[in-house]
Amino acid sequence: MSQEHFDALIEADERIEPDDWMPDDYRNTLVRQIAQHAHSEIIGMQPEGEWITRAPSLRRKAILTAKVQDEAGHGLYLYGAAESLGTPRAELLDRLHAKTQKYSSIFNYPTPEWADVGAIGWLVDGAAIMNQVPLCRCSYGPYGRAMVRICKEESFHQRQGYQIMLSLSQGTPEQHAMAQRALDRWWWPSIMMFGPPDADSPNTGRSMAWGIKRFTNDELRQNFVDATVPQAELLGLTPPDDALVWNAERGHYDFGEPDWDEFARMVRGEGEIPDLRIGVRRAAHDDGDWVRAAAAAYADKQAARSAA
Ligand code: BYC
Repeated sequence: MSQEHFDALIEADERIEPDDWMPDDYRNTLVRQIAQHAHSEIIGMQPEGEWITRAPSLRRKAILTAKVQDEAGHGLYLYGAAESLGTPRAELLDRLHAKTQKYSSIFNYPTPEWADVGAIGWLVDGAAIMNQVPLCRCSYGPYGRAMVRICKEESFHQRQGYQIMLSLSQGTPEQHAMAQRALDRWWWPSIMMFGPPDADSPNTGRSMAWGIKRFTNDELRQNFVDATVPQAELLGLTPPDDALVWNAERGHYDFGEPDWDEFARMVRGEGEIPDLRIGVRRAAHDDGDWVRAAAAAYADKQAARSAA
């Protein structure tokens, strides 16, 4: 196994597997992206999790509980994919807790109203699907395969979010107004979730050449806007962007410029919400100490029994 073999696999659009030789930069980029992705799934449980006890019916509570549990599962598959590159999950969690690794900017926004749960499912899971379907073809086998199941579940999440938005937008005038407020809050953060503009994205070029990313940040952002605007129209809701208009010549929607300074602040984790998110995560981790210790003691006992 050598650089030559690795290059040939990438050239032939074949998969790299954990035991294959790979350049350090390829490995490091994957650990960085997969860890950030895993952390996003785990931290992303919080904004919606806050609504489980307050969801408006038993049915909504059950659906939301299942959705939030799915996100935990996604985190586990992804930590597993990162571990296959030689970085243990415990180490990645330490880096998350120490704020030396990132999670998605999107989870640094609050969820003050029930409609925010609908908007997250519709827009945030919708953006995630747009980004993650191409990742199913990622050149690194374990990441691509994890994405297949994740995308199936995300598509259920997106539909449940859209269904909440549909009931609210067709409900009373107050409910319709609440749905519009949630769209106003989540539209721009979702657009920014795709990452910086291509011109300011240091990793895209190399990740595309390696077959990790299949589309650039701006291409995915455009696809998301094109797919989502007609969905907003069906809801009778208006995205908060005066520059949003169909451009027949391009065959795409034109849209305004996001607030990239706000994006940078969210990525840096400035403000109260990032502290809250990491505080809740650390407390959950500490509370789970005894479970990890008990599981390890049980595994040791079983191993000793089978050795005897
Ligand atoms: N937030 O060169 P770039 C979910 C960073 S969760 C924070 O374009 P890259 C869900 C970027 O890391 C699914 N940081 O980077 C869960 C880099 O900094 P570092 C979340 C961001 O990697 C619960 C720098 O900016 N999805 O669906 O080529 C409930 C330069 O960027 C962000 C994923 O994680 C951001 N938004 O491209 C509901 C998808 N954007 O690392 C839903 C997997 C950029 O060099 N990740 N940065 O210090 C990816 O596809 C890529 O990593 C990105 C960025 C497109 C996000």
